[in-house]
Amino acid sequence: MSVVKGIAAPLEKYDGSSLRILIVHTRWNSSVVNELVKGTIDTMTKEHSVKSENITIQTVAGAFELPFATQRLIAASRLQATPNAAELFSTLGENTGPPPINSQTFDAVICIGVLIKGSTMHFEYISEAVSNGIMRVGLDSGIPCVFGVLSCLTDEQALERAGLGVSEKKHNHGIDWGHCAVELAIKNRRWITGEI
Ligand code: RBF
Repeated sequence: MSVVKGIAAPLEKYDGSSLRILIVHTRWNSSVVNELVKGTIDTMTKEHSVKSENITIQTVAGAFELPFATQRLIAASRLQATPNAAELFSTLGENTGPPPINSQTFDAVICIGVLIKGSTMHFEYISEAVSNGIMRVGLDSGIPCVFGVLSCLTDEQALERAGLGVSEKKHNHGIDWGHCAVELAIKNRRWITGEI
């Protein structure tokens, strides 16, 4: 029987050898998160030739911090890369739509975390805020931000989706996020230059 759920194979093989990738991940639920980070990195380096020295990793405490940290790290990378004062202004245009893409900044960001439902409303509030926040950072910055946050109802679900545990269905979703980041980074570069 054909697969119903999940991602279909990409239509081409993407060369990630020139990409600069930022991974921001949580230390909350770290045993699962670390496995997802590993799956993401392995996929990018082994299947798309992304250079490990071009992958920068930053950590935050929990998922709620992911959007803020990502936004500030993108801003910092732009300031570091800005060669002159005129461009400094153009990169600060937060109320005027996405700033121009600075060729020195990241080509994609992958935000990784694991939310596991507890007995209070925290799960609902955090998961909604984080998904909206990561989407907003991507749209505001013009840099692809991959949503690598699992929202699990149980520990077992979290383990299964990190490729751990005993279930036959186990699958490390970091693999999909690695493919996704490379594809969108390459496509975004093409779109910037008008090549569709
Ligand atoms: N952060 C996570 O990344 N995953 C969680 O499952 C998670 N559960 C939390 C449950 C409660 C009750 C609280 C108070 C925080 C939780 N956090 C979790 C941390 C949250 O994302 C954030 O780091 C803190 O609230 C500090 O801003």
